[in-house]
Amino acid sequence: MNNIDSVSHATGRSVYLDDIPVLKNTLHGVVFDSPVPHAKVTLLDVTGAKSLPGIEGIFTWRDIPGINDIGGIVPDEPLFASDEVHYRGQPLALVVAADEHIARKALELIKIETVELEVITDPRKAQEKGLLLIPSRTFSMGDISGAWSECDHIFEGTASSGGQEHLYLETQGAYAYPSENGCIKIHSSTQGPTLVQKVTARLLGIPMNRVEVDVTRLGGAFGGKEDQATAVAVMAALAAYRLQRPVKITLNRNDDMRMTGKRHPYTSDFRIGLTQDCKIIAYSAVMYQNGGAAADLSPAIMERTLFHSTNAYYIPNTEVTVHSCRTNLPPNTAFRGFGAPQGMFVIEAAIAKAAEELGIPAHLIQQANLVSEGDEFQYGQEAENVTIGKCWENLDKKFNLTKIEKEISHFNSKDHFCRRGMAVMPVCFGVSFTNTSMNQARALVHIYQDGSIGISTGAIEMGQGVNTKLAQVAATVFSVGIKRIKLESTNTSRVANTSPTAASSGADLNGNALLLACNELLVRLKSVAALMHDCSIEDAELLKEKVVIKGVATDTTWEMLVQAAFLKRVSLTENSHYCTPEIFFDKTVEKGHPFAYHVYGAAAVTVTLDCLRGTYKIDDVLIVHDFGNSINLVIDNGQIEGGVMQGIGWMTMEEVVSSDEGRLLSDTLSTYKVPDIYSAPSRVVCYALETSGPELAIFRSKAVGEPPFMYGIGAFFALCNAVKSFKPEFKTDYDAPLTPEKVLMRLYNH
Ligand code: LUZ
Ligand code: MOS
Repeated sequence: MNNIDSVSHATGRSVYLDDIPVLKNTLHGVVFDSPVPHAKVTLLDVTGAKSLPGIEGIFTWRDIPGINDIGGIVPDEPLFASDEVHYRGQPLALVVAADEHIARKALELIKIETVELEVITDPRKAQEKGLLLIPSRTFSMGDISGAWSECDHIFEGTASSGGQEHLYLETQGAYAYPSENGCIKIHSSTQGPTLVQKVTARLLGIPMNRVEVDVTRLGGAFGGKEDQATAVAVMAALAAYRLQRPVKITLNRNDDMRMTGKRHPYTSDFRIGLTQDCKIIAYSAVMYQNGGAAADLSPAIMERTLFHSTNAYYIPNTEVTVHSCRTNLPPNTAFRGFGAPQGMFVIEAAIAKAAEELGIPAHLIQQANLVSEGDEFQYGQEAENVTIGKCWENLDKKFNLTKIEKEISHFNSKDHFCRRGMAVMPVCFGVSFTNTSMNQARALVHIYQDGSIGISTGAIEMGQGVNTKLAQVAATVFSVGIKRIKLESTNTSRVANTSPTAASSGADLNGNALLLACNELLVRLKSVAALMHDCSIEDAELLKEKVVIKGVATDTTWEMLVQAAFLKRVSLTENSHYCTPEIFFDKTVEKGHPFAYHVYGAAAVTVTLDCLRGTYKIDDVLIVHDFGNSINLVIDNGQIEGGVMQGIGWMTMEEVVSSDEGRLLSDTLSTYKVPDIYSAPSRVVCYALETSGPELAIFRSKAVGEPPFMYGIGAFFALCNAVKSFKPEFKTDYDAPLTPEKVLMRLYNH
């Protein structure tokens, strides 16, 4: 079963936002954004710009009929800044013209005067000054203060990880146009159509039923369009509403990179305590999340950092605090992993530090502390169906880690200027939105008279293949060919109140909703089949497009059955609702059962480092991953490969650099390096662990979007090991990304 979009993607016929044919009189918008990082705005004069021929309108906060706020969790973010700006790139106005070039000319005629205020970009400084986006939170378990005295070894250190540009191929964009009775329709490149609908309604001061949001597919998102697609969509809607004309906005790459938020950089202090036999019995950390100028999704991301701060390890005594720090940078946002990679990097650094000090390989400590069945996570949930031990064992069995280590040390003893290194990265990732109420979905299924099937859900297809998985669900229930099924666009008028497609849970939530609807329709069709064949409903089934009675195929085809149902006036439409059972979380004590299940896996990463130049090659990424009972290994392996690559990029080469004055220096693809085919590992091999899979996963096929990202963390520690082999006295500083430039400095400057 390949991706149902393969052919249209390969032939260029897939429809993205920019492929939608525009209506007559469509206007184009460009954003005027703050040239300074933090200031009082004393003057914003658009009159000169407005008088430029071809300019149809310029909109600022004054033109907003409703509430000037786009905050998803905390109401702290205006669509257009009014009297104060908080980051370079913050929108101040939208210029609308017949074409983009005229609109861009007008940007230069907008006059702005400001009085600059103190600029803070360092999260630790922000925390010192009490600049927090939300109150800090702590997760703890056991008796941390008592535990330190039980430890034979205690190590401390600091670990920092950088930001990351999403670099979705399709930049942020939206196309909005008025329809009758004061309604507005928006095509948006968003992961969260309901959020766009809700914020548009709030900002325009109209009810949600007047706003229709429609999404066919996105050209990538990675979390960057969970929250931050909203601003662009709402701007287009505002202009379309005020002018009563169609308005389109597509950010160009530079504007997108400059104005939108990225993965949160974190800097953390850790302390880890072990017994003589390498058991970690105490771990504490204080983490500073660089949130940028508004909360955006930072509170939820902070939460996932806390949930995953001990990764795949059972540590009986822990205490982890995260400060969400307010800085004068664009608000940072969701990015694949959603705070988990940042949290996991710190515990991995702590383990690497302990290994370095004890003079043993880190994987000995890692393996000795893997979570096992029945262990309690620090958030109160008991570990069930734990497969991390099996993943690790199988990794060793399939690839022989000892042999790899031997080969590497042999290689390292021979070559003068090349060094190899290996690291293992286990992963444990909880599946469900950490905010319990978001774990719900709906599906609307029509079976048409000719036997074809139309499916609407809240899921957004962003290249991850969710539509293919949903088509498989319906095809399996009805036992019909996949060609009979069409996935409709995601539309707020057909499926309402949707959660964003995020948290790796798009296929689980929407697939389970779809499953309920299909099963309901199946019962109806079976009862029609029973009537036609004069038997009881239990004797009727559908198999390969045929009605089968008591195990014997009849001449009644799927099409005939659907026809018969229609003529008997049986409803061929079903709408269903699914919400994940069993999950809850109590924030007052920070305990509960937040996740439907966990995804487990382990990867061994090997690298070869050129110690003359500081350049390196990622050789192998060897993985054993628990997919559960995968319904589509082709798609799932695609997620593994993409996730690994993106994780390696974050850890080794993608460096978001801002000046102290809050100017993004890596704002183009010539200054921001993303992995390309040349930096791909020589081999990515992924074995699927054979398991039956959890009941709450769709058809027991586990969520797969985010977990493999974190395998990339192994590349960082493999590189550290290669550096150490060349320079044994080297004390690792856990400062990611470990770019070739940084490697070179660590090889010779220390
Ligand atoms: N988005 C969200 C997410 O709103 N809540 C989550 O828990 C989450 N987890 C991963 C990725 N996106
Ligand atoms: Mo996400 S980081 O939008 O699952």
